[in-house]
Amino acid sequence: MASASNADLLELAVHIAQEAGALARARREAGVQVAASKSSAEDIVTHADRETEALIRSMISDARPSDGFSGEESGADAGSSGLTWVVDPIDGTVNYLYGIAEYAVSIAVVEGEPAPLQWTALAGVVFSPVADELFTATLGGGARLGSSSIQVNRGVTLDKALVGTGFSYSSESRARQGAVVAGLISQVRDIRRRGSAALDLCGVASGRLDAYYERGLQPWDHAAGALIAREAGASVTGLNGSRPTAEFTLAAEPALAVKLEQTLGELGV
Ligand code: LIP
Repeated sequence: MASASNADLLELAVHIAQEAGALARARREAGVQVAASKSSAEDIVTHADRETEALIRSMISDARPSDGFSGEESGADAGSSGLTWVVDPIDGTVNYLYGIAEYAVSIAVVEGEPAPLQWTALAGVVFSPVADELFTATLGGGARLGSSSIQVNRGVTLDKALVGTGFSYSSESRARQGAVVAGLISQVRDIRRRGSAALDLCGVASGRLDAYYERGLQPWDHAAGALIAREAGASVTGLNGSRPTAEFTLAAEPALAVKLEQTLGELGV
């Protein structure tokens, strides 16, 4: 298969994300049923999550049969091209179930080992079907919302920072995460809990949030959003400057990221 430029990969990812977003939205309007629960009773998957991922997977394999795939609902398949598509068909599934508009299709194309500690993200798209907002980025190509370039907020001090975060599907972890937020909330402007890591990372990239952090994210939750935030000028890391993993993910302009991580460390994040 001919090697594709990052722009070509992005163009295909955008087309697939928009098709998938339209399907997810149509299913939402028709009514959504829970298909099963996963890591806990709160961690649900709907029939639409599965159907949307199946559409994405078939469109990718039609267009690029030798690429690998790694999806939240249907698992992974190694390819032979060295590229892997990392997919969350509906990020913000609980919002989706409740009819809250904050959900998105997240698709990233990565090179190398399909694992966050090794991969290089080449192209990423986060599509919010209800808001009809398309966040995109390519490696070294900058980040966009629609056709407009986006940039992180700069020069924000911690006490004036609007900080996004999220909570685990495990009630024990949520109790710990709640305690950290209780200690943080008086030290920042305010906290936002949007319910979609992909949209939170795009919130940092577009200046709708000054910072975002969360423990417990899966690779498909942050694969595309992390590239978009980085290309908008954010540092997106795990603990102590490492790569973002399930252990911890933090995104903000570099100076604020250092200050926030330090404060979260003191709060026992
Ligand atoms: C969600 C994340 C969110 C987190 C939720 C959940 P899902 O992903 O995007 O940041 O707080 O607990 O993990 O399950 O909707 O794909």
